[in-house]
Amino acid sequence: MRIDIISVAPNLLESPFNHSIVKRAQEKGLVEIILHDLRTYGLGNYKQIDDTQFGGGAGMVLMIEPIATCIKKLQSERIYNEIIYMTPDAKTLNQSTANTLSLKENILILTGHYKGVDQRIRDKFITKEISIGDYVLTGGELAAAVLVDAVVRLIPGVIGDEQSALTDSYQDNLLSPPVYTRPAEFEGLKVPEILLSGNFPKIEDWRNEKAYERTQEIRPDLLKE
Ligand code: 6GU
Repeated sequence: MRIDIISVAPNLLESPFNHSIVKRAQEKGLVEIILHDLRTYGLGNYKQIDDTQFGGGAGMVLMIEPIATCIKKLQSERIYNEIIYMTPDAKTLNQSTANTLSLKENILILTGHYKGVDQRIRDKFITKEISIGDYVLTGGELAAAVLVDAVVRLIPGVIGDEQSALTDSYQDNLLSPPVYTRPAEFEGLKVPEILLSGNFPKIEDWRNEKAYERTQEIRPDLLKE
């Protein structure tokens, strides 16, 4: 998979992609992540990328030309399965979206800043808009890092233990059951007996039950989906 990201602050994205699992995925050749600095495509000597909004109002808007130039250049090199705009005024990212995206070949992500991008960019180029939750960040970069992390770990071969990605919280709209490791007792706090029993079908039942209980208590909305 190839992921291109257009950003006004590409530096913000370097660290999240240069550590741990996402880094290893790149080293193994399972994903290629390429950052594009929007400023490079800015207009004039000052490399202008934003301007005040028509109709008045506070905040700058990212202009159409630099973004269009960058997207068109990338599109001339390959076909993108999705061109995603990260914005708080969109549907919230969930596991199902991450699963779907993990099967794509080429994804282009545009991250907004300030008041966002000229609406015509969204109308003309964007195929999918994604928010990561009901709060506002200063820019879409951290949101893009979240999206890429959620997607990359699902690419086959990225996580050693394939089973692990499948039994995650949310994979079937259930939160994860509690987990324990040694010691079996700490200051009187005991690990549930069943987990020490070696009876794996029973353990599986127990985990499902706990996952359901936890979901019912914390995120009952997931059970209605
Ligand atoms: Cl994608 N961008 C920004 N700026 N804020 C957000 C977001 C995205 N998702 C949640 N809040």
